[in-house]
Amino acid sequence: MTQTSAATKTGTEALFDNLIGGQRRGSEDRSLNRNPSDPTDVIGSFARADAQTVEDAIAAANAAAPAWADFPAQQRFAILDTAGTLIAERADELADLLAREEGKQLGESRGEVLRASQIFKFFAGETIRNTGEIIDSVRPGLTAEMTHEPIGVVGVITPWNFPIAIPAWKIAPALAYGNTVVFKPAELVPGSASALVDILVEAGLPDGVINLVMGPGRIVGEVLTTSAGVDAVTFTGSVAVGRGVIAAASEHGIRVQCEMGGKNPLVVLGDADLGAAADAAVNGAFFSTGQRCTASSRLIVTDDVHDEFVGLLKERMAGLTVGDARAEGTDIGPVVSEDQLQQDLRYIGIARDEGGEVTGGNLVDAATDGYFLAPALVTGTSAGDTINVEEVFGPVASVIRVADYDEALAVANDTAFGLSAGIFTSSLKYSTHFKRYAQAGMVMVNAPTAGVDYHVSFGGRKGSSYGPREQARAAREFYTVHKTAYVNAG
Ligand code: UN1
Repeated sequence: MTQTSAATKTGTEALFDNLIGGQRRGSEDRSLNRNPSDPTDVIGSFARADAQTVEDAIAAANAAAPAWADFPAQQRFAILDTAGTLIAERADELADLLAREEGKQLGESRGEVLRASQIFKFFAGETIRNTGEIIDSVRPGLTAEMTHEPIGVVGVITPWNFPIAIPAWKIAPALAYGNTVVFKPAELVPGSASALVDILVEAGLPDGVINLVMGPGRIVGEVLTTSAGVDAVTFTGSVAVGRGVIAAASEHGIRVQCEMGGKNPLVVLGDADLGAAADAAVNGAFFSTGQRCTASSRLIVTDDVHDEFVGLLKERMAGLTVGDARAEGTDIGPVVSEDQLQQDLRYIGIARDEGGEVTGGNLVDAATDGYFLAPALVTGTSAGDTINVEEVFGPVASVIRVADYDEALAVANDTAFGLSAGIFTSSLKYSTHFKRYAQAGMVMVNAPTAGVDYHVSFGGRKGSSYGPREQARAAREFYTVHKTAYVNAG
């Protein structure tokens, strides 16, 4: 056991084991996962994989790859569609586990689970919509056929903040386009990962098509990004880890896709519906405890409405209830872990030291020792302050006062990240200009920076993302290889 800090309330923890070629595999080396709303509540223990276990998972995925690549499309469709159905049928149970394990407010957890169901349904459809192109060659008698084939074995490395939806949006397209998977979830959320894998097995995936290997992240990640048996690796997580994934995978000729966070601006102009803007800011900055790479962490507000907007924000913040993720009436659940809480508090301290004025950001008293942090708003900040440069990944947002739209746009783009950027305005001129010139993969007009659809492409620019986009038909670019066939029918 590696986590023994808090007392243990229950002796009935679940056992989450790895899955290799259809066989569950335990380990002497186990780690506990706990409820961040009440760390004395142990959910279970998970088997930590060693390098050999990861190699075995990769071998199993390779063994299963040829048959899965040739699996009849209708049957592949049926398995993914059934997985989507099972996820929806068990939405309450899965949402409860997610909320207990990760601390996401129960209603949001349920939304995430349903999103995962929809993702599987969407990609079930992709199995039978994977069209190619055919064109006459410029040489008489020849035609050229362009098709998409499976790339092979995909390593899927996912974060803790969307324990069901992010694995779904990587695993579903990987499987739909005919690949086999080795899945490494974040160590804080082994229960959600295991539940998802169990459903895929129950839906009828053949042995070895999905394999599960749980932390330690460094060992599993290192094998997945360097093994000759892995063809592609997809990662969502921090910039620091993502850069390592890109370097290792590139060096070993493994196709790589990374999604690494944001410092997303939400611009509010004087002609905006300020009430709607404040609602979107609260949603984008603080819902899911601010633990979203799409979070609205920089609120860029023009001088003419700055004070009124900040007043509306504070009013709304005062009405938010922070508490147990599964309790009735909770708006904001706990921070995911003690480490993350310390990181959030450290950034709040830095913001204060650099001259920001902090509203909220205090620890919240509760019946349990959960990691409860009141949402924090830092006003009076400048674009270059640490709080506006580094991703916090918690319920912390800052306000930057600007003179006008031009300055707002310049500040919005003055970041190493480029995932999502939002603007609130009633002006067609400014919204159209912002849509074109915001340096972000996704632009939101009069809508929160967070919260994305499953059937449209997702991804960022600059330091936020690397490689092709995720979700929707766009996902095919990463999960397949192009084949061009020249055919002379004779
Ligand atoms: C959303 O905003 O709905 O890790 C999804 C994240 C993103 C997903 C955001 N990859 O927060």
